Amino acid sequence: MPGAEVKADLWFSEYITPFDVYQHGVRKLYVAETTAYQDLAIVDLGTYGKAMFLDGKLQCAIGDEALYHEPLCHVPCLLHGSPQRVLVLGGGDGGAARELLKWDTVERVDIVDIDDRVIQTCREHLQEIHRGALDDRRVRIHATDAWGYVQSNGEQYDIILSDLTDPLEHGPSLALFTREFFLAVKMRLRHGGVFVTQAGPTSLVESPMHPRIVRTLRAVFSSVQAFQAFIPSYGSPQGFAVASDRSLRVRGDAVVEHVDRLIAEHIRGARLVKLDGIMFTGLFCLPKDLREQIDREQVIYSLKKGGTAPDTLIGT
Ligand code: TER
Repeated sequence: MPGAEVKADLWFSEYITPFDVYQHGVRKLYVAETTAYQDLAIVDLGTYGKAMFLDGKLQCAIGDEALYHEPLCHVPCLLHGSPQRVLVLGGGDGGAARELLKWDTVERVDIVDIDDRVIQTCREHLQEIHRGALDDRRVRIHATDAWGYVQSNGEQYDIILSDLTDPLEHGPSLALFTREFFLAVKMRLRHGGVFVTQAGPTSLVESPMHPRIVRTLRAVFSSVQAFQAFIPSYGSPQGFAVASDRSLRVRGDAVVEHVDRLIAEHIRGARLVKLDGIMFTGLFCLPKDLREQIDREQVIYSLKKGGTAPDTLIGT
């Protein structure tokens, strides 16, 4: 009926905190299954289009995923300048690979995602996100666990990118945000290589996760810079962090010009929707209280001695 208002009558409830729920209105349910590792759902959200949820948490929606994948992928590549080999941890939806392949310097992207069902389901249902990247000749997919891959594989990378689920304390991915894991990652970086990770929500009323991840990185790398982006479908600002043993310069007019020049030189055939030199430097302008909280934070994530279960250690 022309002019009729369409409203959702099916809702996907996502707990942002134990006391706050984001009700996502659903137009269509494509997939809802429990894989060997997690609950997987692909739905069409009325506002943001097709989206993937893992264990009830929104991972990406086609309406605003560029706000997540562009910073996650291009910030480390721009800081490196000429990335050739990239390792993606997680990222089974292919959105990160799609962005990385825009670089004319990138020769190879290894995706390590433990859950083959996520990869296959996204390949089939989220074409709008991977846009063929999962089947690109430069991409190799390894359906295995990131710990094992990073420890046993001798490859060296220019960029290692962690596109994992949130490291909920006592949750399954926390081990991949520990000092021990970051040390193992550092061993796989080439000289001048850059590590980037999604680093939890930056809303301080939600969780201390972001300051703790940044402090854990600072225990391993000599240069660490935190940044954030607002991805509306997430309901909270999203934190990220880049880390390297090269000095990471992220502010100032010279950086704006440098970033615009690199984009013009290396991302010629493909378009970036959100990121340019101005946005790049803006990502690193964190609010004062968040910067202070990071500086004050004393907890770093570490494994219990001799174990594989994550625990927290006070101080470094
Ligand atoms: N390639 C996309 C995978 C994204 N993984 C990281 C998800 C970040 N957390 C999002 C939480 C949403 C909370 N509402």
